[in-house]
Amino acid sequence: MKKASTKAGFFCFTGMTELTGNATHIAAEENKLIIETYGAKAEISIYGPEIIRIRISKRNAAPRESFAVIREPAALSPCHEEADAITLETGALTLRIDRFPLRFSFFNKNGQLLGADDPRFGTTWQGDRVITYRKLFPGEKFIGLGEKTGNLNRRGSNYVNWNTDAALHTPETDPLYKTFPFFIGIHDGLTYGLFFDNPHKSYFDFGATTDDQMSWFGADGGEMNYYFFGSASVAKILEDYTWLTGRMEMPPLWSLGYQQCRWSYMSAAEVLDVARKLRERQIPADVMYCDIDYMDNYKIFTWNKDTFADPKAMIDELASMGFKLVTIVDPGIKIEEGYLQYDEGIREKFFAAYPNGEEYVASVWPGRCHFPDFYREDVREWWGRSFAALTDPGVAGFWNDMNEPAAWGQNIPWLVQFGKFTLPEVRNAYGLEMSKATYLGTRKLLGNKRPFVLTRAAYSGIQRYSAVWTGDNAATDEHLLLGARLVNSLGLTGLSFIGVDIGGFMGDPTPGLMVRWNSLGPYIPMFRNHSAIMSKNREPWLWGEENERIIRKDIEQRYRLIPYIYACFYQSHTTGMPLARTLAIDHTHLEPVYDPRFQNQFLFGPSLLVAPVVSTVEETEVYLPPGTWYRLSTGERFAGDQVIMAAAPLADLPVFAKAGAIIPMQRVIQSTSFAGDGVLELHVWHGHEPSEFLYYEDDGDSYNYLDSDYYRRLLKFDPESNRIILGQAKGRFASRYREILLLLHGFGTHTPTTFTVKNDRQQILVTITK
Ligand code: MIG
Repeated sequence: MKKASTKAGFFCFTGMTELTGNATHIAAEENKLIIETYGAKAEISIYGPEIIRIRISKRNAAPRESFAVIREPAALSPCHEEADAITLETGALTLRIDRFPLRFSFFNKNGQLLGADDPRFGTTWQGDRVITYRKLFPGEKFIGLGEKTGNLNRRGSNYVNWNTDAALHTPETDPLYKTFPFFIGIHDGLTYGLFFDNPHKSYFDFGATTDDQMSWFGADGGEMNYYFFGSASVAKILEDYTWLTGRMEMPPLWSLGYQQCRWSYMSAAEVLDVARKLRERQIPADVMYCDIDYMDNYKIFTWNKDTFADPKAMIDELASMGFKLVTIVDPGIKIEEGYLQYDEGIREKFFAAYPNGEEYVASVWPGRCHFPDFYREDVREWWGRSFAALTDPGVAGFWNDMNEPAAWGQNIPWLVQFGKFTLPEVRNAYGLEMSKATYLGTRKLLGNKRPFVLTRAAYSGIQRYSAVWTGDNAATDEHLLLGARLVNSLGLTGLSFIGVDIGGFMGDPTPGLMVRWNSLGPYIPMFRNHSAIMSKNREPWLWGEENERIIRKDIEQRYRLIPYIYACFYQSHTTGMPLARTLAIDHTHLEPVYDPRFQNQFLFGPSLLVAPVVSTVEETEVYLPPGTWYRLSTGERFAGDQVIMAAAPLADLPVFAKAGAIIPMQRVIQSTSFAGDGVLELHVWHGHEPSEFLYYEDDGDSYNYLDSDYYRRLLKFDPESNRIILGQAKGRFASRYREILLLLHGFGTHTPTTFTVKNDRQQILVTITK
């Protein structure tokens, strides 16, 4: 189709606001539909039947490379031209493009309107600011945007994306450290997603203005560039979004264990002492951390020669106890001649600079610093190679901090150049580009081993390279609840491996809060205890004997669940489904899910419902979605679709297994690197609907799984035949479990509750006789 419109368009001026105006010319070029208005140009492309991209720029602006998107558009769908509109059918969606003026509306196959421009305004510019005004549906809910404070349902709130070192943030602060300009709209039993791929400072208003007809989003600069997702469920929208922006790799198994951190363990002796105490006290743990004080004067890629005189010896000793070491890196490179990274960076011009070529300088921990220009591939490669100073002695994980980027109290001047850009255009992607450099570099250095990368700042797509944590929270009950919401919301943006500082980073928790937060720990995808300098140490034995016992039991619960957790991460790897799932994923259209009393609840994997509770109460209301639920600790059965009052003593966080749940567990081990007893426990909770779970296992630390070196089998429960079916194992990997112990819950008093079967690769049918 190549047709010029005859109707004259005009550029609308309304005061200082430029509206997009009428479509004057429409043509299909390769896989794009190009629409011109007087002052702007729109390009429509199709990425899949349920993914449509709209890009509107001021005329002739060159397209930007995306930091997030890893896919190319498909062929353009058939267009149908009417007098005032063009429609484009993808098979699953219909995009209606009104021409006078230019407006976009998205419909599903049944002709239901999913989302549309506000018919009055559509896309507009005010100077360089670009905003799209959208129709707000009565009762429309919004979820997403990742690391944002506030309610699960973001209706009535507005947000800014501008990656910030939010050191003293509260449960209201915005912005925090990360940018994910992706949200999901919910109305009339329908769902849609919208990803605004623009790294400039951006704004989202979910009906927060008094005008109740519009929601809007936009940015300080760049183009209107969004992907509309029209799938009929949140889960499928997440699958589509992570198809577009990538999915996580399998994490190293050890990183799923308990992680002990502190700002800072000040010497090798202290690191080893804490590790030894964990073993002596039989508190399972896999990871020790070194925060900034391991370095020589905070110079990245160095070790303090006095306090960490022999890093290899320390790491070997840790390894002999079953521990891995993670060390922190910041972007700021100290200005000091004779310091390798400084000399190389200056020589090669690897640092961000002013337009006159002078390197930008700011103060951080090392004093005056320069900042690597991670937007350049040669800089990323150099940064990646530099990790040899850490990988040579045996560091296994790399913690990227301060990469908003942070500098003491300073706004980075806007004219500082990063790659082909200036700061305001790409600040939000600095953490992503640093993490990418860290990941690619350490992956190369570690050969076939999986690096563990952790980052504070991020942009969409970060899941391809790194785990994240939510930064400097505080030791309060409000932060415990906020942390659950942040994790759940980050799960709606393609991330799964997410942590919060257990116990709270700033301030001192009461013993009760420390215990409560640790009881949530098993159900936080990354389980890390961390705390700030000057605050009380947080190691599990510092809270009294009885509390230590409870914390140990909670950490043991984490280790028991690792087979389940690992298999759930496989799901994140293959479909983008997060490990911690807000109830809004499975129960999108049920009102109580968004009730502030229940909005912190989540499903951990497909079948465990977790209700976070503050430390100051001993019982709590829990919303159980439809179905039947079993309290994990007592086996008590509850009908769903109701609110129950659940006992919540500090020693027993309310956690419920869904009827039909199939949960693989193992016996407690002190580290994932220790051989267990070879028994896989398979817990099944009776239900009246057929259920299944995809079991997955691999060597836990190499990339061989990408070449079928895994052990995967579909586990099913069929209530009609009362059978448990362990499907035939796929892949080359031999399971670490010799036998499977079936443990049946809720199957009635007369049935035996356990069976043992040999874990070979053949299909196994177990019929449960009454
Ligand atoms: O200016 O490295 O969020 O986890 O312990 C503070 C010291 C710098 C901030 C991180 C925190 C870390 C701390 N860092």
